[in-house]
Amino acid sequence: MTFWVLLFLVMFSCTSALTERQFQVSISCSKCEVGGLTPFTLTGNISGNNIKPTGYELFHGVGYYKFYTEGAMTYYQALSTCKNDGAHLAIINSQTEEEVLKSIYAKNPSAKPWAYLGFNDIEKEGDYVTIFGERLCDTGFMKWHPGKPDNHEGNEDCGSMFRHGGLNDLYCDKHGPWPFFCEYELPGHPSPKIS
Ligand SMILES: [Ca+2]
Ligand SMILES: [Ca+2]
Ligand SMILES: [Ca+2]
Repeated sequence: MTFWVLLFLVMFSCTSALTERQFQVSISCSKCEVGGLTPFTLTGNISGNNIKPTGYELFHGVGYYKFYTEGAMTYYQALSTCKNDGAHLAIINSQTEEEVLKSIYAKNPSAKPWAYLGFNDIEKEGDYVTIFGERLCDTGFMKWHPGKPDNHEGNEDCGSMFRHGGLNDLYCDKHGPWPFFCEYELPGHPSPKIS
């Protein structure tokens, strides 16, 4: 019996993605000669890095994030920017994820102190839901900054976080631009569709 393993790298350009992907391919080949016949068996597996939008930073076990420090004039512009990246306006689902966003914020000290996140109470005052329609209390993280939400000037319906942590309600289309976080889900955690 002859057995050998081939390892090689395949560079593959994917037409639906802007980035080139690198795969590692492991192929096992075996054959044996029986009665003048040579059955041939080829098995293999392929693994590759995940496609992620350009400029997103990976935090293992949490997600990919991009911080738009220059901001957007409105919440809706922030939403569409993330969506155009193939991502979504970030939603904090754990204390760990909040720590990640705070760590990114800390690296950008000149950014304004509030950044949009993917939740709001646009439909009904005080009824906070994510951009996917999930109740904020079901996301796994609903730690408001002390004194928030305050619906300042009766006009704050869009979600945000403080630089040093904690959620805040913020204007959707006033006093901008406001920074914002986009999130790209890890493999196995596909982003829900925005209805
Ligand atoms: Ca998240
Ligand atoms: Ca409000
Ligand atoms: Ca507020």
